Amino acid sequence: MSVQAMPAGAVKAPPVPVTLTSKDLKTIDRISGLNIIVAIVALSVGALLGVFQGLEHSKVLDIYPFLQPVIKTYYQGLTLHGALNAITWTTFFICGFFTFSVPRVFNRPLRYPWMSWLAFGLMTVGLVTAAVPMLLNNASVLYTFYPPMLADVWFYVGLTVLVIGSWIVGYSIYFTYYAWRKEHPGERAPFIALSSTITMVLWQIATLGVAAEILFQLIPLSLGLIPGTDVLLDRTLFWWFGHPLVYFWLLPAYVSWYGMMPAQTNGKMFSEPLARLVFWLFLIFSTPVGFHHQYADPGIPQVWKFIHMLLTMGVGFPSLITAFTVVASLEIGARARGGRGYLAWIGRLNWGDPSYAGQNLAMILFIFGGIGGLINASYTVNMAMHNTMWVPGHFHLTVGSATTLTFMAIAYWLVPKLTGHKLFTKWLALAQVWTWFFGMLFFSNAYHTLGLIFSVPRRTMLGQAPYYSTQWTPQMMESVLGLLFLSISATLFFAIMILTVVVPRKLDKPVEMPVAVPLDPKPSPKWLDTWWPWLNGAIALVILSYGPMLFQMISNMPLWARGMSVW
Ligand code: HAS
Ligand code: CU
Repeated sequence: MSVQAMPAGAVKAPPVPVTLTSKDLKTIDRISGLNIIVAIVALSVGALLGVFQGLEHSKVLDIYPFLQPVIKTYYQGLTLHGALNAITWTTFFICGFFTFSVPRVFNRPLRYPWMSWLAFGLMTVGLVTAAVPMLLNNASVLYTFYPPMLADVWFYVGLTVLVIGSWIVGYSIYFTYYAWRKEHPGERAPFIALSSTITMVLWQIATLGVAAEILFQLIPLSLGLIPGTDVLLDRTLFWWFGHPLVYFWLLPAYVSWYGMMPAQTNGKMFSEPLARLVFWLFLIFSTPVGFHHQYADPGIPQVWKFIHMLLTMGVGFPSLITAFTVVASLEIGARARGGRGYLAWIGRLNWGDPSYAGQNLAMILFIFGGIGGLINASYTVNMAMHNTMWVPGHFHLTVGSATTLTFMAIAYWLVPKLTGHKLFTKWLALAQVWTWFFGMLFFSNAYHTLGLIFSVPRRTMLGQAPYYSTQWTPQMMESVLGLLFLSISATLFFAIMILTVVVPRKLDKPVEMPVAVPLDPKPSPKWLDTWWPWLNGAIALVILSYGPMLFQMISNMPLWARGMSVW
C-alpha cells in the first residue's frame, strides 16, 4: 500500500516478527563457541601464572629463573596474569555468553550477524597484537598500565582494537534489540535481553575514558608525538573506565543469578521489576565513582573524593538488593523441592548440579568480596589498605570468584549445549567448584590479613624484598593452601572442558538454556523498560561527577612525565 493510499489516522502495522531458525542458531552458536574457546584458553595460561606469583610471594618456590627466556621477570608474569584473566577471559566469555543468550530470549536472529563475526575477528586480532609485546617483555606495565611506565605502542594499539571489537559486539546486540522492539511494540523486553544490553551500554560509557587515555596520551607518547604525559589525568581517565569495568565483569553473573539460576533449582524470579531496577541503577551509578581508586592521589580535591565516595555507596545499593532478592528466588525453589524451616531449606537447593552449586558458592564468596569493597570505598579506611595485599584479597573474591566461578558454572551447561556432548563428569565438576570455593576462601583470607595487619605491599616481588618478615609466615602458608586447592580446581576445570569437547558422549536429554520465570506474571512497569531516563541520568551523572575535574585537569595539562620502562 502506498503512503498516499493509507487512510488518515491509520497506525502503521509493526513489521512481521522474524523468528529464529536452526540456521540462525548455528551461526549464533558458532560465534559464541569461538568466544568461549578463546576465553578458556586465556584463563588456562593466566591462572597458571597466578600460581607462580603466589609461590614466589610465599618463598616456597621462585619459579621465574626456570622460565627464562619465555617469561623474563615477575612483573611480566603479573602483567600477563592480569591481562589474560581480568581482561581476556572475562571479555570474551561475556561476549560469547550474551551472543548466545540474547537472540534466544528474543527468539529472533541477530540483526546483522556479520557484525558479531567482525567483532570477534577484531577482538582476536587486538588480543594477539597486545599479547606479542607482553610476551616479548616490551609491555610489562601491569593490567592498569599506569604511565609514566610506557609500553610498546602495539600493546596500546592491540588494546584499542580489542575494545573496539567489544563495542561492535554491543552494536550487534543493540541493532537486534531495536529490530525486536519494532516488531514487538508495547511488549516488555525479556529480562535477560534487557539486562545484557544494559551491561553492554555500561561498557560503552566506561570504555570512553580509557579510549581517551590511550588515543590522546599513551599512543602519541609512545610514538614520540608529545614530549610527556600528565599522570594524574591519565589515572583519572583510567579509573573512569576501571570501576565500571568491574561491573562489566559482575553484571553477566547477575544476569545469570537473576534470570537463569532460579530455574536451575525449581525457583522463580522473586521480583522481575526489582531485577530490572538493579540493572538501571548500575547503569547510572557505575561510572561516577572512579576517584575511590584515587583517594591517595594528590591533585584531586578532597571534596571530589568525598562525592565519589558517596556515589560508591550508591552503587553498593543494587548489590544489596540483589543479595536479598536472589536469595528469595532461590528459597522459592528450595521450598518447591520440599525445603522447610528458617534455614534448613538451604539444604534442598540443587546442590547436586555443578552448574547450580558453582554459582551459589560464587554468591557466598561475593558476600565477603562485597563487604570488602564497601570497606575499601570508605575514604579514611582506604588509607589503611590501599596498595596492600588486602586489594588482591578483595578482587579474588569478586572478579576471581563472583565472576569467574559463576562463568565456570555457566560453562557446565553452556559447553554441553554448544557441543551437544554430555558434560564429561558431574562429580569432578562438583569437586571443581568446591575446591575453587575453599581455595579462594583461604587465599583471600590470607591476603586480606597480610594487607590489613602487616601492610604487606601488593604488586611487589615479595620474595626478593629485604623487609620480608617471618611474621607473615602463617598467612603465607594459608595462601599456599589456597593455591593448592585452586590449582587442583583449575586443572579439573580445564580437563573437564577439554574432555567434554573432544569426547562425544550422548546427552541423556537435550540441554536448554535455563530461563527463570517471574513469580508475578504481571508485566513490569513501562518505566523499567524505557531507556531514555536512565541513559540520560547516567550521562548527566558522569558529566557532573567528572566534568569539572576533567576540565581543570585538561586546561592545565602539564605534559612533563616522560615515558619510561622500569622493568
Ligand atoms: Fe572492588 C578495588 C570498592 C565490587 C574488583 N575492586 C578493586 C580492584 C578490583 C576490584 C579488580 O572503593 C583492584 C583494582 C586495582 O588493580 O587497583 N568494589 C568496591 C565496592 C564494590 C566493589 C564498593 N570490586 C567489586 C567487584 C569487582 C571488583 C564486583 C569485580 C568483579 N574496589 C573498591 C575500591 C577499590 C577496589 C574502593 C580500591 C581499593 C584501593 O585502594 O586500591 C561493591 O560493588 C560491592 C557491593 C557488593 C555487596 C555484596 C552483595 C552480595 C551478594 C551475594 C549475596 C549472596 C548470598 C548467599 C546472600 C554489597 C549479591 C546466598 C546463599 C545461599 C545458600 C542461598
Ligand atoms: Cu572501584
